[in-house]
Amino acid sequence: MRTTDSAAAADFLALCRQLTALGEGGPGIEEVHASRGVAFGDFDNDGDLDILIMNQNEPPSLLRNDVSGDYHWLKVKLVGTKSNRSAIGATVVASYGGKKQAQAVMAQSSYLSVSDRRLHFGLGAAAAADLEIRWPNGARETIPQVAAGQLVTVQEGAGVVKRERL
Ligand SMILES: [Ca+2]
Ligand SMILES: [Ca+2]
Repeated sequence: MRTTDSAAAADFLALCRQLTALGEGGPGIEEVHASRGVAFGDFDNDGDLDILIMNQNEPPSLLRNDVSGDYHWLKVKLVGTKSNRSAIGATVVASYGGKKQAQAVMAQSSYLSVSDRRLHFGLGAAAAADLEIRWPNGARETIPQVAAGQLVTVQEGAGVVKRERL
């Protein structure tokens, strides 16, 4: 993968080499392509993020995440009712273990790419998170102590309407 940000590329390559040295990188992570876009998402629904890279004049590269570990994650899917149904423009702030992490639902993420609209929060050792949702129309909603290891669907104004173990 090539990027126009040389510092970010150097960091990414260093991470790739560390993963390869640990036997966790796989052969695809160090392949060189002329790439234009990237999308992040859990294509195989196993709870971790995978990466799809759009290459120039070549098929895309799918980097499947097979790293295992004991850390927790939480996925959040938003469904707008008063706001747009895809909840594009909404932000979710997850608070856990004294930390905060914010993510937004976006219509696109990179050149000719769109990431999974199910927001993915890595929670580390925390087994639950408090969620604050800021809907595109300005409304706010809080959902305390959402357990890790699941995909929750939150409908605007109705809270969690579905819980799925992946
Ligand atoms: Ca995955
Ligand atoms: Ca995986």
